[in-house]
Amino acid sequence: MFECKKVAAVNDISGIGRCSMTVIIPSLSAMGIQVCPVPTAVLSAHTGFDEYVFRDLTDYIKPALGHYKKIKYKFDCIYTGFLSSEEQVDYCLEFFDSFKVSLKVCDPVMGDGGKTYPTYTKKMCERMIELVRKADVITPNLTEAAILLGEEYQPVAMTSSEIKSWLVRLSEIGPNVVVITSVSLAGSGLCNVGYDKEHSTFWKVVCDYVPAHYSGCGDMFASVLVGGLLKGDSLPIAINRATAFTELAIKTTFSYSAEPSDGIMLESCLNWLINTQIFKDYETL
Ligand code: PXL
Repeated sequence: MFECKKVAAVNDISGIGRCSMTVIIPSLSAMGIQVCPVPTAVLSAHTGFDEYVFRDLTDYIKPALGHYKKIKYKFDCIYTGFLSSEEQVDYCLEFFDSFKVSLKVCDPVMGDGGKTYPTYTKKMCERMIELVRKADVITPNLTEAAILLGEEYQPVAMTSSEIKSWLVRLSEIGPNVVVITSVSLAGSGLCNVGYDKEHSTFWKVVCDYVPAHYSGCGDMFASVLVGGLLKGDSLPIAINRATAFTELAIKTTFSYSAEPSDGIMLESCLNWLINTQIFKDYETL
């Protein structure tokens, strides 16, 4: 019998603004992967809005995890993202520990553009490193990578050797695969870069700069990367696929002059994920 891969997605659900679960579920579903949502919080809108209703679901996660353990459910991947309390770090660790054969992916969602998101406390950011330590794959943006390394976020182009050293240092915390998004690289421009510790390989996929910022891009990138890896893509091809789709969705959104806080217009692009053969468009870093 055909069984599709199953991903436990530990992330929030935001009613408006297309991010987290409302991006993860359609993206992975389009790739033929089942998403099992483990909501960390329910929000009326993402935290980029001036106002939002926020319901923390910390007390839901532990019994939900208990249920999945009791019935010995098999997840192919545990993929963590936006957390809404410090305690949720403990439950994510317990998820990682309980499903030993699953691919453990941590998108260490904490901030963007040099700033942390308003619901993230200093302590939550400090504790994120515990999840990174146990993950197989991490997908920070440049802001999150800086927080994890205790570095200053600087909105200036980095050299290849600087970003390679960040990738290696992050992998030394634990994960075998590190992908950093939204890196401005001297001589290349905007790119997503990756490192595979086991094979000592560095990769980069260059993307076009679009002068707008939409919520949910990081969630979209990480979801498609996870989907690609679960379907057998090599790391550079998964980065290539995730970059190409995110770039397509960003350019589509920009072309409609859409309101940035409404997030990325993925509905009109999802067929690309279902049908497209990816061009092998990566380079070594
Ligand atoms: O895309 C990251 C994210 C996820 N969830 C919520 C957010 C954000 C970024 O703003 O506010 C609730």
